[in-house]
Amino acid sequence: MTSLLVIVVLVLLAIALWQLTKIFDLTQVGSSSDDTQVASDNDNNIQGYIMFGFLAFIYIFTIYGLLKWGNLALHTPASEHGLLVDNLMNITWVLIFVVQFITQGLLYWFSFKNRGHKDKKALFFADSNKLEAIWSIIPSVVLACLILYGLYAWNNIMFVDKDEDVIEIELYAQQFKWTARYAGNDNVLGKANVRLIEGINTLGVDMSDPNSQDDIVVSELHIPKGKKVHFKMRSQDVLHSAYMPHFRAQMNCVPGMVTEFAFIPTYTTSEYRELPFMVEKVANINKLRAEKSVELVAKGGTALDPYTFDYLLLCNKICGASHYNMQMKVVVDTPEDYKKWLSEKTTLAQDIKAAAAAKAPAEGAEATTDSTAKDTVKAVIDTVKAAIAKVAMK
Ligand SMILES: [Cu+2]
Repeated sequence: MTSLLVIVVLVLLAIALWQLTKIFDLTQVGSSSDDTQVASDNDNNIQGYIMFGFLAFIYIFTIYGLLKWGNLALHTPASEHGLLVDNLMNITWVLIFVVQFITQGLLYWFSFKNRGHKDKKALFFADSNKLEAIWSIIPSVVLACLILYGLYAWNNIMFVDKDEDVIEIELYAQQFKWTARYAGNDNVLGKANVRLIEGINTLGVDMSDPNSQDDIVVSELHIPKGKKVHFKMRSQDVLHSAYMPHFRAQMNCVPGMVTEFAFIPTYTTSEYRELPFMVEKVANINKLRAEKSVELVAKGGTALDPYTFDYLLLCNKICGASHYNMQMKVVVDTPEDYKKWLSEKTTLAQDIKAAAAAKAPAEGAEATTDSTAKDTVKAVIDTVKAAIAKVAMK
């Protein structure tokens, strides 16, 4: 609200200033000898230098931005293909940077060099085949190379060999949470359909499918280091996007279809926490949190918890009001820890059975409570009736 008011005030000030200059201009009518409205050589010189000033601003701000905020970009990738993605990204950035540096400079230099001058006449220049060829062929070749390299990277990343030993995991998106389903010992995910959602079977897993019997449903994702994990994504309601920035992985989750993505994690969570850049980043975040905590405590609030790094699965499509909070913790374990963690989990079939067993006695108990309540009401009514009869007899 405050910023809106500030903007309104600035706009009004600008309008006031504009009106004032108009009044000033009106007062000057007739007093100046040069009111031809045609730019003089002096005007052209000034405009030329101002343009150079703007060019300097673009260059300086770009370099300043890179130095100041460059460290906010994602650092070391935590997946095998991440190096390829980063490489592609870096090549693209360098190309854009170099080309923009040169072309902006040339643009402003030529504008300045050929600025208006009393004795200069514009040169009529129809075309130059040589120039046309240069500025068509060079960008075409560069772009073609970039696209070919991009296609090579894409095919490399998206290709999953059918015979490869991969871990099958389903990522299920819904407003506003993620759930993961492991394929179990058979490594085949059972069929699922939203129409089959019932009770604790929130993913609509088809329990009549033999492949579903050993499926495991969890709310925290664990994956082993050095093993290819093949994710199959589904969505219950709207478009979501499974985004795991540290692994350079992103794939849309589309209602009514299964999308997929596979990668090999290369750092366990604890290894990634130990990387020097991460140690520095976490220390910086905690320093800011400590400062904020002092402020909060002074106002009577509670201090902030210190931050520890965790990989995250985020939603990267604006899918509704709580979209910003749609995330799941991802833990990369050593293969041994992963096996141990998974072996401690119960299967969905067991969970459903346990829930049904828990429900049966509860229903019985409900019936008992019900009859006890009825008895109590009856006793109260009887007492009241007896009291009324007593009063009546008196
Ligand atoms: Cu979402």
